[in-house]
Amino acid sequence: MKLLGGAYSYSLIIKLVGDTVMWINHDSDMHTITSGLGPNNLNLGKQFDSGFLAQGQVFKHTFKAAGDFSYFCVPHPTMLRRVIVR
Ligand SMILES: [Cu+2]
Repeated sequence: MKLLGGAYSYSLIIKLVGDTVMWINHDSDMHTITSGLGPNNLNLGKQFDSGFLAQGQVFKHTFKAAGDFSYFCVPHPTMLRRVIVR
């Protein structure tokens, strides 16, 4: 998945257990791929957290269990998206 112009390219990703999702930051701003619903969510980053990605940096996460995984960008929490794993 790409990050373009400060927004994630896809609002929803659907994958199978064992699949890997790859995010690439194509934006000049720093972004993160952080699991959870936002900065005040207790589950922040528990499932996965890319840390800050500069332009051109890649983050990959393999989903080993089925579920509904929300993620957001720490400096831009309105960038809130989901991965559904079946
Ligand atoms: Cu961001």
